[in-house]
Amino acid sequence: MTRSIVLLGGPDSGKTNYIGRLWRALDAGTGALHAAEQPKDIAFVLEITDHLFSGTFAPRTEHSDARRDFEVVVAATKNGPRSNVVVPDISGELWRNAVVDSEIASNWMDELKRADAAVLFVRVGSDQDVRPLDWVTSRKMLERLGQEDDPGLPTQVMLCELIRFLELSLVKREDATLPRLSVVVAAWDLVDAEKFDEGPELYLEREYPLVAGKLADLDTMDVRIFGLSVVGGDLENDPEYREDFLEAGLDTLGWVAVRDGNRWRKDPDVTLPIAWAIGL
Ligand SMILES: Nc1nc2c(ncn2[C@@H]2O[C@H](COP(=O)(O)OP(=O)(O)OP(=O)(O)O)[C@@H](O)[C@H]2O)c(=O)[nH]1
Ligand SMILES: [Mg+2]
Repeated sequence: MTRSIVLLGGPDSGKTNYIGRLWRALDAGTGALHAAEQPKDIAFVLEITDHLFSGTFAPRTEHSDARRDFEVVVAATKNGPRSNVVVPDISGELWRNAVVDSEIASNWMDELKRADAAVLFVRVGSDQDVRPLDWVTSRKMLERLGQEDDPGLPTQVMLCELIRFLELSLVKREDATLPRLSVVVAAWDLVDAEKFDEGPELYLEREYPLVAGKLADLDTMDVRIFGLSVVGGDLENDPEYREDFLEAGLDTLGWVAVRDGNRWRKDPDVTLPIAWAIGL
């Protein structure tokens, strides 16, 4: 069975680095999902993992880059049902432009229409994050979308529009349940212990109230929110962590923050946002 899962989010939101880390986890087979077959063309994914292995994050995706798809057959158990997961790595700039122009290029629209699951990325601490004056202003901007090209499109307006694209395009799952949306708050290693304990849901409510409201109101998709750290720490600004990371190796670090009753805990299985989204 072929199904595709779309990975989307604005510029600098952590999509590309996640794909690299995800591949290592699928290949190692230590998480909820494993790669059931060797994928055909993963040159670009290996480039990402090369960066991570050397202790640096992979660079942002050029928006002129040809579309790159990471296509992999996954399964939860050795002889269990398989799903072909197609994860396109599209630059956030292109998603952003799609919102500004109120138009998605037809080839990704096709991709969205084939998908019954999506993973939406938001990132802590990005300098690409555009803050509105207040959320009334954002709402007005949301109403005006498509009427002008506004370079200062607030991040939360863009995210609301991306969610709307998903609502319009994702298809019902084969078992007739709602399409699933994993919301991933990336670079979750950057928040302090208190914020960690409060969880990524509360973080969204505070930082992007419009998005949190929209997610809470959705009756067209099932939503779950995760925190993510691709390598478990900040390779860029924390030289000590980088040393530890280089010593420990890529495959033992990185985690997903998941809700466990009323607390949040780190789970080393970075496949979880995908596993939940495809319903395995
Ligand atoms: N601390 C920390 N920083 C991260 C993590 N993931 C990503 N980053 C930072 O986020 C930046 C952007 O990550 P990318 O994976 O390139 O983001 P992207 O969504 O692919 O960006 P575009 O290609 O522009 O759409 C990286 O260069 C890192 O600085 C993480 O888990 N922890
Ligand atoms: Mg990228």
